[in-house]
Amino acid sequence: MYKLYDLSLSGHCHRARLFLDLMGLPYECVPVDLMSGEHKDEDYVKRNPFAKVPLLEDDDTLIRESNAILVYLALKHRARDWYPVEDAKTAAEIQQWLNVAANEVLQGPAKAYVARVFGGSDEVYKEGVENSHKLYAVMDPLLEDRDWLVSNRPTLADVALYSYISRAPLSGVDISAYGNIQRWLENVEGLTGFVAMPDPALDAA
Ligand SMILES: N[C@@H](CCC(=O)N[C@@H](CS)C(=O)NCC(=O)O)C(=O)O
Repeated sequence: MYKLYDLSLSGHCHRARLFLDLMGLPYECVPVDLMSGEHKDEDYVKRNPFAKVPLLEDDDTLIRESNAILVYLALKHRARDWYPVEDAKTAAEIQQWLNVAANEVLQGPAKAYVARVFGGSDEVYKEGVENSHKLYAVMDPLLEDRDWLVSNRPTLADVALYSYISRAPLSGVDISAYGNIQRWLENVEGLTGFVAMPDPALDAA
């Protein structure tokens, strides 16, 4: 069975859990206590020299980086609908969004969420909010008349973008002006197997 080294309130970890759940794949969550520095312990660093979660363990295969975990699972389970690798254009479009998840989402929605939930300076929070609006202003028109980011069905792109963006309201980022993004979030939430990110007020793990 897969082992996912995990922090429940992390959007990067939720990204991996969400896809495992959407795929209906059994896995064991191994909580890593970042507050006590468990991710810097010798044992953990041997598994992931970058000392970050999530990390997926599949017998003796270790996959770090949340987007790489999505790609690994999709390819291993031949989930061509989630990641149609034979179709160069669609696969490249998905890759574009994975890069947006690793860049614009990190600098915007993720930064605002982490500053709000885990504590960050006002300056960092403000930067996260500003960058979120920059991203949403580009993303919202791209979702006009579309249910999904790429093609006409959910793909890895939707999974990679969902977690931190879904936490915008909780992070104090007003998304009421972005109707297409709100509709798209609901589409992801309607998928069979969907699991929401935990509420920080209820789950302090
Ligand atoms: N690019 C990585 C980012 C993962 C990441 O930043 N994880 C955070 C938790 S959300 C972490 O482990 N931080 C520990 C640290 O930076 O010391 C991914 O996509 O998996």
